[in-house]
Amino acid sequence: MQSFEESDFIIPNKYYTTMKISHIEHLGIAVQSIEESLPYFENVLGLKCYNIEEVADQKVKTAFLKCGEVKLELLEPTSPDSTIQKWLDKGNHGVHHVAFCIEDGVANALSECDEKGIRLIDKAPRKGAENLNIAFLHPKSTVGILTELCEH
Ligand code: CMX
Repeated sequence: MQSFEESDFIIPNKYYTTMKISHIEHLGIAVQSIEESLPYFENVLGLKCYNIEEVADQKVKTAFLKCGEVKLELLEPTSPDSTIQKWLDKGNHGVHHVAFCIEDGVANALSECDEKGIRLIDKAPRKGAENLNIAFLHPKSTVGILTELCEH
């Protein structure tokens, strides 16, 4: 008969997840011009833009559309040295990042990611568009997907 040690039942910390993701909050989509891109989303897909705002510290203008529970965030660079402009200049386009809504706090989620060796872009939550608390994880440690954690 097989015997078990007590330690066999201890879950290693790196596999233990406490953060709770409720849903995808938004998909960030990089565009050169919101004005030129909106007609596709509104007139072809039938989505409605309900908010346009500038996030000065990120050097972007954002336009939000609702698609069920998920939002689309169009990101237009407002300066040549915006991260979005640099990304577009490298020939990239389309989905730039995926934002997950965290139920129990971005700060907790960040420390958990840090403990698991995930490279943090933001060491602490900061204010993003729509007054959300946000923080980014580096795509080099998130299977190539620039990941945003956010909470309302
Ligand atoms: N998705 C996947 N990979 C990406 C990426 C993205 N959106 N942006 C950059 N990368 C990759 C690059 O391809 C590059 O990989 P290689 O080294 O293999 O070529 C690597 O990351 C480094 O990229 P880089 O061009 O040298 O760019 P930087 O290091 O200057 O910046 C990043 C990359 C992710 C740290 C920076 O874009 C950042 O801090 N992003 C978070 C903030 C942000 O995106 N703000 C805009 C949105 C604001 C908002 O939503 O409010």
